[in-house]
Amino acid sequence: MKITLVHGDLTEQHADALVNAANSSLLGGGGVDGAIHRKGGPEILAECRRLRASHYGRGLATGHAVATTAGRLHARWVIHTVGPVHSTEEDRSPLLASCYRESLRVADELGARTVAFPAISTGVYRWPMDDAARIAVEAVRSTQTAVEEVRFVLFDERAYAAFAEWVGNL
Ligand code: AR6
Repeated sequence: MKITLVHGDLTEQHADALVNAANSSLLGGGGVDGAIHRKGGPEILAECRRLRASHYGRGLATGHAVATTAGRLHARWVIHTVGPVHSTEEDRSPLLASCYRESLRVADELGARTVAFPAISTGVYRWPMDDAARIAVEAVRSTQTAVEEVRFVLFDERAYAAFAEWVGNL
């Protein structure tokens, strides 16, 4: 599996699956989540509502992942995962690593070969970028998967630089 880095907008990417930094409700929010639902159209939310009405009555737990259609995005699927809110009192890094591993597990179930990720938890959930980049790259590198390309799509220079450093160092 190769890791690639892109400076840009996740919702403009062409890939088999795009990963959404969602919240447990699966019903939308700000950041990447808001952009995915805006550009992807109402089909994604409709499928999220069906998931809530069936297997995910209590929502999606932190560190887990589930797929829906990608609506009008240039992808076949959106894989929704819920990152942890950063805490200075508790080490939640296993949950952040789990988001990447579980997303790749779901991608394997779907047969996705190219998967684009945002920097999960580094926005509204306040995870420090450098640490989040290390966890993301380590998690992806240590996961057995049939996915051929993992693309990290970084919204700004700082995020790109942090990921580039860890991709080079690990
Ligand atoms: N493409 C790529 N990266 C983006 C984009 C984009 N279009 N938009 C923002 N980012 P966030 P979280 C970057 O807040 O921290 C939502 O309300 C952003 O700069 O989207 O996991 C959900 O509903 C940051 O580096 O996700 C949840 O409630 C990174 O993506 C909550 O936010 C993640 O920022 C999840 O918070």
